[in-house]
Amino acid sequence: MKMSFRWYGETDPISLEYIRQIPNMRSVVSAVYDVKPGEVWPEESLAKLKEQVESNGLLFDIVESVPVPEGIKLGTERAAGLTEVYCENIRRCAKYGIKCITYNFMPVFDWTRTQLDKKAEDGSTSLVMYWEQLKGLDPLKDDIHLPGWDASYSQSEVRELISAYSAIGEEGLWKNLECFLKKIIPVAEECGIRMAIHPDDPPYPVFGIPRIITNENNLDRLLSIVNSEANSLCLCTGSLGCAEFNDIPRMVRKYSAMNRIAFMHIRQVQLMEDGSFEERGHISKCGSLDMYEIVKALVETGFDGYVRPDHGRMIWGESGKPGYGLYDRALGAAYINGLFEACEKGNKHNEK
Ligand SMILES: [Mn+2]
Repeated sequence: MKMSFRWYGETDPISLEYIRQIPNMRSVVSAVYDVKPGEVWPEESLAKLKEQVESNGLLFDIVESVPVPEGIKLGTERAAGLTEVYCENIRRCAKYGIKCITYNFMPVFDWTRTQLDKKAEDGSTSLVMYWEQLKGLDPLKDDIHLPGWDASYSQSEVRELISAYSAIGEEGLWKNLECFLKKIIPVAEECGIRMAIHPDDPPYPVFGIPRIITNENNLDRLLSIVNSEANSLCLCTGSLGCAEFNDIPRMVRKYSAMNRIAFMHIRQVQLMEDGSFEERGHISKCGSLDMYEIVKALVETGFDGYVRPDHGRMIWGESGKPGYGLYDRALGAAYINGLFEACEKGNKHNEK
Protein backbone atom coordinates (compact mmCIF):
# COMPACT_ATOMS: atom_id res chain seq x y z
CA MET A 1 0.00 0.00 0.00
CA LYS A 2 1.04 3.54 -0.64
CA MET A 3 0.40 5.81 2.34
CA SER A 4 -0.74 9.33 1.49
CA PHE A 5 -2.03 12.52 3.09
CA ARG A 6 -4.32 15.21 1.72
CA TRP A 7 -2.85 18.70 1.42
CA TYR A 8 -4.81 21.77 0.31
CA GLY A 9 -1.85 23.62 -1.15
CA GLU A 10 -0.19 26.78 0.08
CA THR A 11 -3.23 27.98 2.04
CA ASP A 12 -3.32 24.74 4.04
CA PRO A 13 -2.22 25.53 7.63
CA ILE A 14 -0.40 22.19 7.69
CA SER A 15 3.02 22.32 6.12
CA LEU A 16 4.63 19.70 3.91
CA GLU A 17 7.53 19.74 6.38
CA TYR A 18 5.15 18.34 9.01
CA ILE A 19 3.47 15.87 6.68
CA ARG A 20 6.80 14.30 5.72
CA GLN A 21 7.52 13.56 9.40
CA ILE A 22 4.59 11.15 9.68
CA PRO A 23 6.17 7.67 9.60
CA ASN A 24 5.89 5.83 6.27
CA MET A 25 4.38 8.86 4.51
CA ARG A 26 4.85 8.53 0.76
CA SER A 27 2.49 10.65 -1.35
CA VAL A 28 0.77 14.01 -1.06
CA VAL A 29 -2.81 14.08 -2.33
CA SER A 30 -3.55 17.50 -3.73
CA ALA A 31 -5.07 19.46 -6.61
CA VAL A 32 -4.79 22.71 -8.52
CA TYR A 33 -7.00 25.12 -6.60
CA ASP A 34 -6.44 28.32 -8.58
CA VAL A 35 -8.94 27.62 -11.38
CA LYS A 36 -12.66 26.90 -11.34
CA PRO A 37 -14.21 23.49 -12.12
CA GLY A 38 -14.52 23.15 -15.87
CA GLU A 39 -11.30 25.04 -16.63
CA VAL A 40 -7.99 23.67 -17.85
CA TRP A 41 -5.34 23.30 -15.14
CA PRO A 42 -2.36 25.52 -15.94
CA GLU A 43 0.80 23.48 -16.44
CA GLU A 44 2.75 25.96 -14.31
CA SER A 45 0.47 25.17 -11.35
CA LEU A 46 1.03 21.43 -11.76
CA ALA A 47 4.77 21.92 -12.13
CA LYS A 48 4.88 24.07 -9.00
CA LEU A 49 2.89 21.56 -6.94
CA LYS A 50 5.17 18.76 -8.06
CA GLU A 51 8.25 20.78 -7.17
CA GLN A 52 6.91 21.77 -3.74
CA VAL A 53 5.99 18.20 -2.84
CA GLU A 54 9.18 16.63 -4.17
CA SER A 55 11.44 19.16 -2.50
CA ASN A 56 9.98 17.88 0.77
CA GLY A 57 10.96 14.30 0.02
CA LEU A 58 7.42 13.23 -0.90
CA LEU A 59 5.76 12.15 -4.16
CA PHE A 60 3.01 13.95 -6.06
CA ASP A 61 1.44 11.07 -7.96
CA ILE A 62 -2.21 11.22 -6.88
CA VAL A 63 -4.78 13.98 -7.34
CA GLU A 64 -7.94 14.68 -5.35
CA SER A 65 -9.96 15.94 -7.04
CA VAL A 66 -10.48 17.00 -10.60
CA PRO A 67 -14.04 18.21 -9.98
CA VAL A 68 -16.77 17.27 -12.44
CA PRO A 69 -18.76 20.40 -13.41
CA GLU A 70 -22.55 20.39 -12.94
CA GLY A 71 -22.98 20.72 -16.73
CA ILE A 72 -21.51 17.22 -17.19
CA LYS A 73 -23.54 15.72 -14.36
CA LEU A 74 -26.72 17.31 -15.67
CA GLY A 75 -25.90 16.49 -19.30
CA THR A 76 -26.50 20.02 -20.58
CA GLU A 77 -25.45 21.21 -24.03
CA ARG A 78 -22.09 22.23 -22.49
CA ALA A 79 -21.33 18.65 -21.37
CA ALA A 80 -19.31 17.62 -24.45
CA GLY A 81 -17.03 20.66 -24.27
CA LEU A 82 -16.56 20.33 -20.52
CA THR A 83 -15.68 16.65 -20.97
CA GLU A 84 -13.01 17.64 -23.51
CA VAL A 85 -11.52 19.98 -20.88
CA TYR A 86 -11.67 17.15 -18.34
CA CYS A 87 -9.75 14.85 -20.72
CA GLU A 88 -7.13 17.54 -21.22
CA ASN A 89 -6.71 17.76 -17.44
CA ILE A 90 -6.18 13.98 -17.28
CA ARG A 91 -3.44 14.30 -19.95
CA ARG A 92 -1.81 17.20 -18.13
CA CYS A 93 -1.83 15.36 -14.80
CA ALA A 94 -0.19 12.36 -16.50
CA LYS A 95 2.51 14.62 -17.90
CA TYR A 96 3.42 15.64 -14.34
CA GLY A 97 3.58 12.07 -13.02
CA ILE A 98 0.05 11.52 -11.70
CA LYS A 99 -1.07 7.86 -11.55
CA CYS A 100 -4.48 8.22 -9.91
CA ILE A 101 -7.23 10.88 -10.10
CA THR A 102 -10.07 11.01 -7.60
CA TYR A 103 -13.45 12.55 -8.48
CA ASN A 104 -17.08 12.27 -7.51
CA PHE A 105 -20.42 12.45 -9.25
CA MET A 106 -22.45 14.00 -6.42
CA PRO A 107 -25.04 16.52 -7.60
CA VAL A 108 -24.81 20.13 -6.33
CA PHE A 109 -23.04 19.46 -3.07
CA ASP A 110 -20.30 17.19 -1.87
CA TRP A 111 -20.62 15.79 1.61
CA THR A 112 -23.53 16.78 3.83
CA ARG A 113 -23.21 17.39 7.56
CA THR A 114 -25.23 19.37 10.07
CA GLN A 115 -22.33 20.41 12.31
CA LEU A 116 -18.56 20.49 11.80
CA ASP A 117 -17.42 20.94 15.39
CA LYS A 118 -19.57 18.71 17.55
CA LYS A 119 -17.85 18.31 20.89
CA ALA A 120 -17.38 14.77 22.18
CA GLU A 121 -17.05 13.82 25.84
CA ASP A 122 -13.25 13.90 25.63
CA GLY A 123 -13.30 17.50 24.36
CA SER A 124 -12.37 16.65 20.76
CA THR A 125 -14.63 17.90 17.97
CA SER A 126 -15.74 16.26 14.74
CA LEU A 127 -18.18 16.41 11.85
CA VAL A 128 -21.64 14.99 12.46
CA MET A 129 -24.92 14.54 10.65
CA TYR A 130 -27.99 14.53 12.88
CA TRP A 131 -31.31 13.94 11.15
CA GLU A 132 -32.98 15.82 13.98
CA GLN A 133 -31.32 19.01 12.67
CA LEU A 134 -32.48 18.47 9.07
CA LYS A 135 -36.07 17.56 9.84
CA GLY A 136 -38.66 19.83 8.31
CA LEU A 137 -36.19 21.71 6.09
CA ASP A 138 -37.19 22.08 2.44
CA PRO A 139 -34.44 23.42 0.17
CA LEU A 140 -37.02 24.55 -2.38
CA LYS A 141 -38.69 26.79 0.21
CA ASP A 142 -36.27 27.47 3.04
CA ASP A 143 -32.93 29.22 2.93
CA ILE A 144 -30.55 26.48 3.92
CA HIS A 145 -26.97 27.11 4.88
CA LEU A 146 -25.50 23.78 5.80
CA PRO A 147 -21.86 23.86 6.84
CA GLY A 148 -19.44 22.98 4.06
CA TRP A 149 -21.91 23.66 1.26
CA ASP A 150 -20.60 25.76 -1.59
CA ALA A 151 -21.43 29.32 -0.56
CA SER A 152 -20.77 30.61 -4.07
CA TYR A 153 -24.29 29.52 -5.09
CA SER A 154 -27.17 31.87 -4.36
CA GLN A 155 -30.28 30.32 -2.84
CA SER A 156 -32.12 30.70 -6.14
CA GLU A 157 -29.27 28.97 -8.02
CA VAL A 158 -29.40 26.15 -5.50
CA ARG A 159 -33.14 25.80 -6.07
CA GLU A 160 -32.71 25.72 -9.84
CA LEU A 161 -30.00 23.04 -9.58
CA ILE A 162 -32.04 20.93 -7.18
CA SER A 163 -35.06 21.11 -9.51
CA ALA A 164 -32.92 20.20 -12.52
CA TYR A 165 -31.50 17.13 -10.77
CA SER A 166 -34.89 16.07 -9.46
CA ALA A 167 -36.17 16.27 -13.05
CA ILE A 168 -33.47 13.96 -14.49
CA GLY A 169 -33.65 11.58 -11.50
CA GLU A 170 -31.33 8.65 -10.84
CA GLU A 171 -31.56 7.18 -14.32
CA GLY A 172 -30.73 10.53 -15.90
CA LEU A 173 -27.68 10.81 -13.67
CA TRP A 174 -26.60 7.27 -14.63
CA LYS A 175 -26.95 8.11 -18.30
CA ASN A 176 -24.75 11.21 -17.91
CA LEU A 177 -22.16 9.28 -15.88
CA GLU A 178 -22.06 6.58 -18.55
CA CYS A 179 -21.52 9.13 -21.27
CA PHE A 180 -18.72 10.77 -19.23
CA LEU A 181 -16.95 7.48 -18.41
CA LYS A 182 -16.99 6.28 -22.00
CA LYS A 183 -15.12 9.45 -22.97
CA ILE A 184 -12.64 9.79 -20.11
CA ILE A 185 -11.65 6.18 -19.35
CA PRO A 186 -9.98 5.53 -22.74
CA VAL A 187 -7.96 8.74 -22.24
CA ALA A 188 -6.97 7.66 -18.71
CA GLU A 189 -5.96 4.22 -20.02
CA GLU A 190 -3.79 5.79 -22.67
CA CYS A 191 -2.07 7.99 -20.05
CA GLY A 192 -1.58 5.23 -17.46
CA ILE A 193 -3.93 6.89 -14.97
CA ARG A 194 -6.54 5.17 -12.80
CA MET A 195 -9.73 7.15 -12.26
CA ALA A 196 -11.08 6.62 -8.73
CA ILE A 197 -14.67 7.65 -8.11
CA HIS A 198 -15.51 8.68 -4.55
CA PRO A 199 -18.85 7.43 -3.22
CA ASP A 200 -21.65 9.79 -2.30
CA ASP A 201 -21.44 11.02 1.27
CA PRO A 202 -23.84 10.01 2.81
CA PRO A 203 -24.79 7.21 0.38
CA TYR A 204 -28.49 8.01 0.00
CA PRO A 205 -30.55 10.90 -1.39
CA VAL A 206 -30.60 14.08 0.68
CA PHE A 207 -33.44 16.59 0.08
CA GLY A 208 -34.65 14.41 -2.81
CA ILE A 209 -31.48 15.03 -4.87
CA PRO A 210 -30.56 11.75 -6.59
CA ARG A 211 -27.41 9.94 -5.54
CA ILE A 212 -26.09 6.84 -7.30
CA ILE A 213 -22.62 5.90 -6.02
CA THR A 214 -24.10 4.45 -2.89
CA ASN A 215 -24.22 0.67 -2.52
CA GLU A 216 -22.86 -2.62 -3.83
CA ASN A 217 -25.38 -3.02 -6.67
CA ASN A 218 -24.64 0.46 -7.91
CA LEU A 219 -20.87 0.03 -7.60
CA ASP A 220 -21.17 -3.15 -9.70
CA ARG A 221 -23.14 -1.19 -12.27
CA LEU A 222 -20.58 1.62 -12.32
CA LEU A 223 -17.62 -0.75 -12.78
CA SER A 224 -19.38 -2.61 -15.60
CA ILE A 225 -19.94 0.59 -17.63
CA VAL A 226 -16.29 0.41 -18.67
CA ASN A 227 -14.63 -2.83 -17.62
CA SER A 228 -11.12 -1.48 -17.08
CA GLU A 229 -8.78 -0.99 -14.14
CA ALA A 230 -8.68 2.66 -15.20
CA ASN A 231 -12.34 2.77 -14.11
CA SER A 232 -11.90 2.14 -10.41
CA LEU A 233 -13.11 3.12 -6.97
CA CYS A 234 -11.93 5.46 -4.29
CA LEU A 235 -13.45 3.33 -1.55
CA CYS A 236 -14.27 5.69 1.29
CA THR A 237 -15.13 3.58 4.33
CA GLY A 238 -16.74 6.49 6.16
CA SER A 239 -18.95 7.59 3.26
CA LEU A 240 -20.28 4.14 2.38
CA GLY A 241 -20.16 3.10 6.02
CA CYS A 242 -22.72 5.57 7.33
CA ALA A 243 -25.49 3.39 5.91
CA GLU A 244 -26.30 0.07 7.53
CA PHE A 245 -26.92 -1.65 4.20
CA ASN A 246 -23.21 -1.46 3.28
CA ASP A 247 -20.98 -4.24 4.66
CA ILE A 248 -17.63 -2.48 4.29
CA PRO A 249 -15.13 -5.33 4.92
CA ARG A 250 -17.07 -7.51 2.45
CA MET A 251 -17.12 -4.77 -0.20
CA VAL A 252 -13.42 -4.01 0.29
CA ARG A 253 -12.55 -7.71 -0.13
CA LYS A 254 -14.69 -8.07 -3.24
CA TYR A 255 -13.51 -4.97 -5.11
CA SER A 256 -9.88 -5.32 -4.06
CA ALA A 257 -9.85 -8.95 -5.31
CA MET A 258 -11.13 -7.59 -8.66
CA ASN A 259 -8.32 -4.97 -8.56
CA ARG A 260 -10.87 -2.20 -8.87
CA ILE A 261 -9.88 -0.14 -5.81
CA ALA A 262 -7.28 2.47 -6.74
CA PHE A 263 -7.54 4.51 -3.53
CA MET A 264 -8.71 3.76 0.02
CA HIS A 265 -10.08 6.52 2.24
CA ILE A 266 -9.99 5.12 5.75
CA ARG A 267 -12.39 6.93 8.07
CA GLN A 268 -14.29 5.83 11.17
CA VAL A 269 -17.96 6.66 11.77
CA GLN A 270 -20.41 5.84 14.52
CA LEU A 271 -23.82 5.03 13.14
CA MET A 272 -26.74 6.00 15.39
CA GLU A 273 -30.13 4.29 15.67
CA ASP A 274 -32.00 6.88 13.59
CA GLY A 275 -29.43 6.84 10.76
CA SER A 276 -27.55 9.89 12.05
CA PHE A 277 -23.78 9.52 12.31
CA GLU A 278 -20.69 10.99 13.95
CA GLU A 279 -17.13 10.94 12.62
CA ARG A 280 -14.80 9.36 15.18
CA GLY A 281 -11.16 8.46 15.82
CA HIS A 282 -9.91 5.80 13.36
CA ILE A 283 -9.58 2.87 15.79
CA SER A 284 -12.19 0.07 15.48
CA LYS A 285 -13.27 0.45 19.10
CA CYS A 286 -14.24 4.10 18.51
CA GLY A 287 -17.00 3.51 15.95
CA SER A 288 -19.08 1.18 13.83
CA LEU A 289 -16.39 0.05 11.35
CA ASP A 290 -14.03 -2.86 11.99
CA MET A 291 -10.76 -1.44 10.67
CA TYR A 292 -8.86 -4.67 11.29
CA GLU A 293 -11.25 -6.58 9.00
CA ILE A 294 -10.97 -3.83 6.38
CA VAL A 295 -7.16 -3.85 6.32
CA LYS A 296 -7.05 -7.66 6.51
CA ALA A 297 -9.29 -7.80 3.42
CA LEU A 298 -6.90 -5.45 1.61
CA VAL A 299 -3.77 -7.39 2.59
CA GLU A 300 -5.25 -10.79 1.76
CA THR A 301 -6.24 -9.61 -1.71
CA GLY A 302 -2.79 -8.13 -2.43
CA PHE A 303 -3.91 -4.48 -2.48
CA ASP A 304 -1.14 -2.15 -3.69
CA GLY A 305 -3.07 1.10 -4.24
CA TYR A 306 -3.10 4.37 -2.31
CA VAL A 307 -4.39 4.73 1.24
CA ARG A 308 -5.05 7.86 3.22
CA PRO A 309 -6.41 8.51 6.67
CA ASP A 310 -9.65 10.32 5.86
CA HIS A 311 -11.23 12.97 8.10
CA GLY A 312 -9.83 13.23 11.59
CA ARG A 313 -11.20 14.93 14.67
CA MET A 314 -9.81 18.23 15.97
CA ILE A 315 -7.71 17.43 19.02
CA TRP A 316 -5.02 19.02 21.21
CA GLY A 317 -6.34 22.52 20.62
CA GLU A 318 -5.74 22.45 16.90
CA SER A 319 -7.89 24.63 14.67
CA GLY A 320 -8.19 24.66 10.90
CA LYS A 321 -10.13 23.01 8.11
CA PRO A 322 -12.76 20.75 9.75
CA GLY A 323 -11.86 17.09 9.25
CA TYR A 324 -8.39 18.00 7.99
CA GLY A 325 -6.29 18.75 11.03
CA LEU A 326 -2.80 17.30 11.35
CA TYR A 327 -2.84 15.48 14.68
CA ASP A 328 -5.75 13.10 14.44
CA ARG A 329 -5.06 12.23 10.82
CA ALA A 330 -1.42 11.53 11.74
CA LEU A 331 -2.65 9.25 14.55
CA GLY A 332 -4.91 7.60 11.96
CA ALA A 333 -1.97 7.06 9.61
CA ALA A 334 0.10 5.52 12.43
CA TYR A 335 -2.76 3.18 13.34
CA ILE A 336 -3.35 2.17 9.72
CA ASN A 337 0.40 1.52 9.30
CA GLY A 338 0.23 -0.73 12.37
CA LEU A 339 -2.74 -2.69 11.07
CA PHE A 340 -1.00 -3.23 7.71
CA GLU A 341 2.23 -4.42 9.35
CA ALA A 342 0.35 -6.85 11.59
CA CYS A 343 -1.82 -8.19 8.76
CA GLU A 344 1.10 -8.50 6.34
CA LYS A 345 3.26 -10.36 8.86
CA GLY A 346 0.32 -12.55 9.90
CA ASN A 347 -0.33 -13.33 6.27
CA LYS A 348 3.29 -14.39 5.66
CA HIS A 349 3.24 -16.50 8.81
CA ASN A 350 0.07 -18.30 7.65
CA GLU A 351 1.59 -18.97 4.25
CA LYS A 352 4.60 -20.79 5.77
MN1 LIG B 1 -13.60 10.15 1.69
